[in-house]
Amino acid sequence: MAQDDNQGIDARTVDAMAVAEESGGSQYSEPSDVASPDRRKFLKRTSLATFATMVGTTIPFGGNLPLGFVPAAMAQDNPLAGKDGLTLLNDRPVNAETPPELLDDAITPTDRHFIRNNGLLPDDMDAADWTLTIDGFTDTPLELTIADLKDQFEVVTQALALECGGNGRAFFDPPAKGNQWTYGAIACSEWTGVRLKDVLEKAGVQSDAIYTAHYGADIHLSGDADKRPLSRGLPIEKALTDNILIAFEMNGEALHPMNGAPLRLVVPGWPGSCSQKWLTRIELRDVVHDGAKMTGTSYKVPAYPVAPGDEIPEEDWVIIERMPVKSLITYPANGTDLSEPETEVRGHAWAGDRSISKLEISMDFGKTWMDASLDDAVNDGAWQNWRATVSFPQAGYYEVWARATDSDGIMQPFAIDWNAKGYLNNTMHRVGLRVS
Ligand SMILES: Nc1nc2c(c(=O)[nH]1)N[C@H]1C(S)=C(S)[C@@H](COP(=O)(O)O)O[C@H]1N2
Ligand SMILES: [Mo]
Repeated sequence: MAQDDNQGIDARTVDAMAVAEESGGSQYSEPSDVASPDRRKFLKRTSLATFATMVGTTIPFGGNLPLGFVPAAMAQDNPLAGKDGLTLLNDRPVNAETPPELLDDAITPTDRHFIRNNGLLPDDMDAADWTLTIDGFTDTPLELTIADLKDQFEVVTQALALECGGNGRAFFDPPAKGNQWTYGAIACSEWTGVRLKDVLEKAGVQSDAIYTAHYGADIHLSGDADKRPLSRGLPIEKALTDNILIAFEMNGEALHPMNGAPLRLVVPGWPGSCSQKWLTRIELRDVVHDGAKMTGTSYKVPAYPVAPGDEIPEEDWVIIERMPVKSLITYPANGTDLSEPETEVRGHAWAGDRSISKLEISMDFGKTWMDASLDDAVNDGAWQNWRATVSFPQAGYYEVWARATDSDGIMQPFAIDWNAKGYLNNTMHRVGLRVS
C-alpha cells in the first residue's frame, strides 16, 4: 500500500544517483533535469524529508517517487527551491533576500527566510550521522551526534532575529562592493535546539579560552577542500549568554538546506555571519579567531565616522558585535494604492542585544511623529512587532516613515553612517502610498 510506503520513507536516504549509477542507468533513465554532476553527491544523501523542506510542504505520495527522480519543482538547480518570493541577488554563492511585504508574519516562515551563503552547499547534509566536535581550550573535548544533543541537553524553542551585517548595503553612495541587500536580509524564525552555553559548559571552558571559532561543512567556491568559505567566532562572554542556540529545527521542521541543515548556530542580535551554518566544530581559542572572513576588513567597521576615500589604519577597524537599532514596515507594501483614507501600518523592530522602547511613524516626511503600539519580544532575541492606524487628510502621495528607539535611547538615523564595506545601514524605512 502506498500509505505503508510513506511510513518509513522520511527516515530513508534516497540513494537516488547512487542507484542510477549502480544500475548502469538501465533501470531508470536519468531525466535530463534531475541533476547536474555538481548536485549528484548532494542528492545521493538527500532524504525525502529534505525534499519536502525544499518544495515547502509534505509529499503525500513520496513513497512512489521513482529512485533517481527529484521533485520537478527543485530540479534544474533551482537555488530558491522551497523558498517563496525571495529575490535572488547572486547564484554562486546563493544570496537571496525577502521583500519587506513578505516579512509581515510575526514569525518568519522558513520559505521566506533569506539566504546568505559564502560558499557551496556541503555534499552531505544527513542528520543521522552528523557530528559536532567541541575542542580547543576545554577540559573534555566532546563529539556529539544530533541525537546526543537532544539527549544530553535541555531542548528549547525560541524566536530569534537574524540579520546580515550587510543588510541595506544597496543604499550606500558611493556604493560599497558586495551583495546589494536592500531591506530583506533579516528574519525571525522559531529555532529549536540546545543552548551553546550548556554545551560549552559540559566540555568545560578553560580560563585561557577567550574566543570561539566556528566551522561548517560548506565548500569553498574554489573547490579547495583546505579552504573554508567562512569561519567566524564570538568573544567567550557572548558565547556563554543564554539565547544562543545550536539549532536542529526551524519552525518545527528540519532546517532548510540553504539555512544550514542539519545543524547550525543561531546568534540573535549579532551579525548573521556569527551564526555558522552546517556546523561541525566549535573550537575554544586563547586568541581572537582568525578564520575566513574574520581578518582584514571583513565584518569590521572603522572605529570613528569616515568619509569616502579616507585612509583607515588597520588597527582602527573593529569587529562588528551587536547590530544597531532598526525597523521595517511590512504592511502596506511600498507603492500601494489605497482606496480608503485610512490604513493600518505594521512591521517589526529590533536592536541587537537591546530592546526597542519606542516605535514612531510619520506620514508628513518627518515633520510630526506618532507612537505606534509596540509589543514586547516573545522572548529575548526576537524582534518586536508594532502597528498603528494612519489617516490621510486628502487624496495624494504620502510616505510612511518608521523609526525605532532602543532601550539605551539610540534612535534610527535619517542618513547612512557611511563605511567602505557597506555594513550596518540602519536608516529608517520609508513606504510610498497613493491615496485616491
Ligand atoms: N557555514 C556557513 N555559515 C554561515 C554562512 C556561510 O557562508 N557558511 N554565512 C553567514 C552569514 S554572512 C549570514 S548573514 C547567515 C545567514 O543565514 P541564513 O542563510 O540562514 O539566512 O549565515 C551565516 N552562516
Ligand atoms: Mo551576513
